[in-house]
Amino acid sequence: MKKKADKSVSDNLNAKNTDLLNNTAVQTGKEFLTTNHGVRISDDQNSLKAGERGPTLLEDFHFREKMTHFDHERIPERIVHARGSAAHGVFKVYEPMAKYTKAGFLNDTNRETPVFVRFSTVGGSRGSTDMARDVRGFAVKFYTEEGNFDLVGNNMPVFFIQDAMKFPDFVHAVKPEPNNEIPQASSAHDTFWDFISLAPESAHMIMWLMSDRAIPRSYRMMEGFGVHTFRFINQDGISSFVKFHWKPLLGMHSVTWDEAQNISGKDPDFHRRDLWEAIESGSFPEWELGVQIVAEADEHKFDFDLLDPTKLIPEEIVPVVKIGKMTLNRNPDSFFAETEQVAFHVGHIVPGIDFTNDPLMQGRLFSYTDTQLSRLGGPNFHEIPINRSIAPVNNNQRDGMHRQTINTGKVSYNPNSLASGCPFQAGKMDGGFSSYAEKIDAHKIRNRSKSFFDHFSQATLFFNSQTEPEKKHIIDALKFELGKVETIAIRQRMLYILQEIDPVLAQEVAKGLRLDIPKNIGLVNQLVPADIDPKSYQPVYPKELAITESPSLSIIQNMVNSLKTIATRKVAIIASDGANENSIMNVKKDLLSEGAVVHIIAPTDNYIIAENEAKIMVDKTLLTTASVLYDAVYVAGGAASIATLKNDGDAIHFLNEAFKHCKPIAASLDAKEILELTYFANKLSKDKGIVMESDLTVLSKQFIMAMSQHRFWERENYGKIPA
Ligand code: HDE
Repeated sequence: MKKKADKSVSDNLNAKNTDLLNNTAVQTGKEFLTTNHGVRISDDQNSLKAGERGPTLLEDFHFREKMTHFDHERIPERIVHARGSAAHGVFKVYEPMAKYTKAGFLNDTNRETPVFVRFSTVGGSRGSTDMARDVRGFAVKFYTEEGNFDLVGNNMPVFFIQDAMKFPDFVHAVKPEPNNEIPQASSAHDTFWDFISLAPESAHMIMWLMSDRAIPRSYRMMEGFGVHTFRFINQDGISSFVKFHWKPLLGMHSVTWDEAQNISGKDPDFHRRDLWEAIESGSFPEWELGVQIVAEADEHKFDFDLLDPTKLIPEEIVPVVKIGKMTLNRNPDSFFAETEQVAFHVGHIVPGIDFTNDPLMQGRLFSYTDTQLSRLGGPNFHEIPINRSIAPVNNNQRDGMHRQTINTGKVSYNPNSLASGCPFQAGKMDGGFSSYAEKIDAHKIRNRSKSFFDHFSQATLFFNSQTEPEKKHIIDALKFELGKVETIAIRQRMLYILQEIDPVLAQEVAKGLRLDIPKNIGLVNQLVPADIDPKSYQPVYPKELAITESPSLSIIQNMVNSLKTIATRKVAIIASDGANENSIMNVKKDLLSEGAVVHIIAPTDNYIIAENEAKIMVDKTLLTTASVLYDAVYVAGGAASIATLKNDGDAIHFLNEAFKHCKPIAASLDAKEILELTYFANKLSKDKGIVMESDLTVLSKQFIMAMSQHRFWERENYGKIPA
């Protein structure tokens, strides 16, 4: 990971203020205000009036132009994934992948392919919180030399539904209810669970949505998945099936649900800010691109159908091979021009990659262009700078709303002789795209394959693969979500579905809801056609390879193998006037050298005066920030500072909350008195996540070790913790 010099928030602010004071920004030669047509404006403060106290004149072209433009500043937000943030970066492949694909960007190890990546939530509006319990979009546009390839994925490897026909229904159900537009960015309401309880194909995805994967700590710390099975096509036209994965180099982390809800109030831009600040400070987020490749001949060797988007291929059966790395290294200059106007499309593929018949993917191939027509106002959205291919674009498409290209000549058709036949169709040797010639000989039907009807095995696999704290989080999430559902029959139907996934899971949720699990729910079963036995799909995959647990599905089990780094984790150092300077600065230095981000937080702003009279700059106050915005907290020593903090309810609350959310807490030994005022005072010597030391070098070492473990989930068993 590349690093610029570490800068605190106060350093950044000071630099900006100096720039403004020196007035450097306006010495650029672009200082005159003009209309959109280049006329210099002499007065931008007043509209043109008939006399000092008279009415505004229609003639005021400057006013009308300015106001008309303003009136049209918003474009329709995305119908789903409206809330998002993006960044530029590069992708480089490790080894040529020629055996499987002829895609240029996956073969040339010297090529740095530019990318633009947009992360998003799904359900909320453009201004909604980043911390909703939701799927995260993970859309990557590769600007390859052979044209744009968009990998429009999510941070979960499966989806709610199997057929695109159901997407409008699903989205109507999860969005705020249409009569009162409540609730914003939340699935915890009747219409969502009504639909889910009647659509058992969603069972697997619901397990993911109720898990900690749905409340990531950062976009930089989540996995990404292409979801559908794609095809790789090599130079000889041989096809292999492929699933795409993104593996974050920082490992996976999530927050607690209580924390997520708090962050939604304290900083609804939490993920957006996190991504922006990491890139600004030079801590560039990185992911490895992984692939699971399945030979064409092995298509039917699994106990599920590769075309079913509610199924994943367990990594323990087909390993994920890491084939390249993506680094995000530049923030956009304009949120609107880039993040808002970027148009992704599953159908943007390049030679070497192709589609499968996954019925969800097939439907997406229609939807993404269609939606841009109204969102971006016409068929020329590919000309918007962020959407332009770096490969030359030549065709006979012309005109339309917002056309920017000025085509020359009179020929806009093919075949032609007047332009010497240009532009020509590209043959195979010229890199022309040709679709994989899959053999299809079938009846036209409206139905699903029998192989799509086992809705529960992988939901069970997911639940079984979680550690105890993660299982508890899923149970709690279901109790929360269903607890918000007002219609009792919906809650009951869900209990019935949960029972199919795991009886203990269903019982625990039922206990929380104080409901009995119903024995039989007619409506659900009607969705599985009477002549279909869900268990009838006979895989040819060797039985001994069938698995009941897949550790790669658990965030905690993944951590065991991931990098033990604290790079970019945010640490709060709490101190006040009279603090011991070494106790702040030595620990800060040690944390910074591990790549952590450190904020000094005090009861008052700007600076504190240490016990040796040194002036120490403050980044945030106990009023302007909160423990939920940090990964760990350290209380500095110094008698006067300790005396002040002991009487500061916000400081004690900060610690209580950090403890409740299972975060590492450290204190200089003399600051123990403050920790003794918290409700976890009786845990100080027993809790593995609490470090108290007088030797600051030892303290830093132990604190860094504790932080590398992320959270101390055993605290959740201590009973209800106030905060
Ligand atoms: Fe999307 N989806 N989707 N989706 N999707 C959109 O396209 C759609 C699906 C995903 O940052 C829309 O430009 C249908 C799966 C992402 O701009 C729309 C179906 C996956 C983004 C659309 C799906 C995704 C979108 C809304 C079922 C994961 C945000 C605005 C057949 C593999 C991209 C837009 C960005 C956005 C349709 C299902 C991922 C309406 C019809 C499965 C990451 O076209």
